[in-house]
Amino acid sequence: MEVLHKSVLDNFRLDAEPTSCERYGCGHINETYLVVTATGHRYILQKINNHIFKDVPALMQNIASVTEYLRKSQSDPRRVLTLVYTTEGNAFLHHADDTYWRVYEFVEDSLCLQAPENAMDFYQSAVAFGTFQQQLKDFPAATLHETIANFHNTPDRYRIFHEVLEADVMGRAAEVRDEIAFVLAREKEAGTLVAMQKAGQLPLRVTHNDTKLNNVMLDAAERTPLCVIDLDTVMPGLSSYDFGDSIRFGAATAAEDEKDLSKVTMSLELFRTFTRGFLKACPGLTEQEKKMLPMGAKTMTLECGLRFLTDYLDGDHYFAVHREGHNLDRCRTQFKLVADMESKWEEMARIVEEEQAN
Ligand code: ADP
Ligand code: GN1
Ligand code: MG
Repeated sequence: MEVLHKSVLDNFRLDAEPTSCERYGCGHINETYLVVTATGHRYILQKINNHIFKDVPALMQNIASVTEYLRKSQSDPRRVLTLVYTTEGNAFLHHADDTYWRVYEFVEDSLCLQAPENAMDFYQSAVAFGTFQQQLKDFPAATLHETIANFHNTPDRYRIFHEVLEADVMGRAAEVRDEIAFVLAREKEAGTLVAMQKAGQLPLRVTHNDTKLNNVMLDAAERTPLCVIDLDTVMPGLSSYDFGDSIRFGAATAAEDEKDLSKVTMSLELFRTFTRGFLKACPGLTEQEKKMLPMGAKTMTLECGLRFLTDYLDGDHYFAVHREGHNLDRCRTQFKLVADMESKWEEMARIVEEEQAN
């Protein structure tokens, strides 16, 4: 175990001496480690990305208050993400080298999937995220900090894209003309949800905002939801963001960074499956919210592709990359998905109508 990790872990209330600490998981944002102690107890240690999350105390206050709130209606500890506090009673450690760390109980006997193995897994993730939103419907949203300003403000993402494109610091713009044209052609429509929210046509809710399948823990035996993890972006948002980001990631027929675009489509069957679970778990959605679910899927996918493209042009500072052109590969899968959704638009709308009637 690295000396740094040992010195960090010494500050947390673990059940015994840590014996190993290894990199873990497939997140793009935080550095995640699996820690095992002398008794075999497992924890998740995370170095919080404080370049992206500028106000770590505010972020951790959000997570502490949301998890405490959820725990009130839950007796099974595996059903809520559980923070392990420092010996001083804090939810995180600000280490001497100016890094920020937190520890969670490892959710045992669970599955965290990169892709659904069958439609039922995806249905259960819909139930997990729908339930999460439903459980937080009376949470005092005004007490939450905005951990990343304008996180799903798609027009603002375009504003940043234009700035980065103009600067073209890596000289990469010339090789991505097609991708640039793709986003520019959709700029106007991409502002639809934000405009509707501003006009009072869509309500602000407490949402997760990063509803990838690998942010849900399923019970390994039952394959039913245990809890939702990665609460860094829990903030007021739109229901269609949570719905849409799940479709973007989980209804895709290939990985987010697949190079062979012929493998990348949006499965209508999985779209229907997720819609069914989400509507069931989150029954309070307004008519207008339900109608805008397909737009949520398209907007979140386009926005995510735009963010990957922006990061590629900017020199890959935001998302963790593991190979040359990684962000560009990711951007291309997202745009392929958007194009596929456009070709399936009427069917997506029909599926939402049919599923709400059921
Ligand atoms: P990131 O923001 O980088 O995506 P996450 O909080 O999602 O970080 O963690 C990355 C991965 O670590 C998750 O996808 C999951 O596989 C694993 N993980 C995180 N927290 C836990 C936990 N409490 N129990 C088990 N696995 C976890
Ligand atoms: C990041 O943290 P992670 O890996 O679950 C990102 C999401 C993107 C996603 C794309 C805080 O999610 O917004 O949709 O990558 N999270 C943040 O895979 O930016
Ligand atoms: Mg994650």
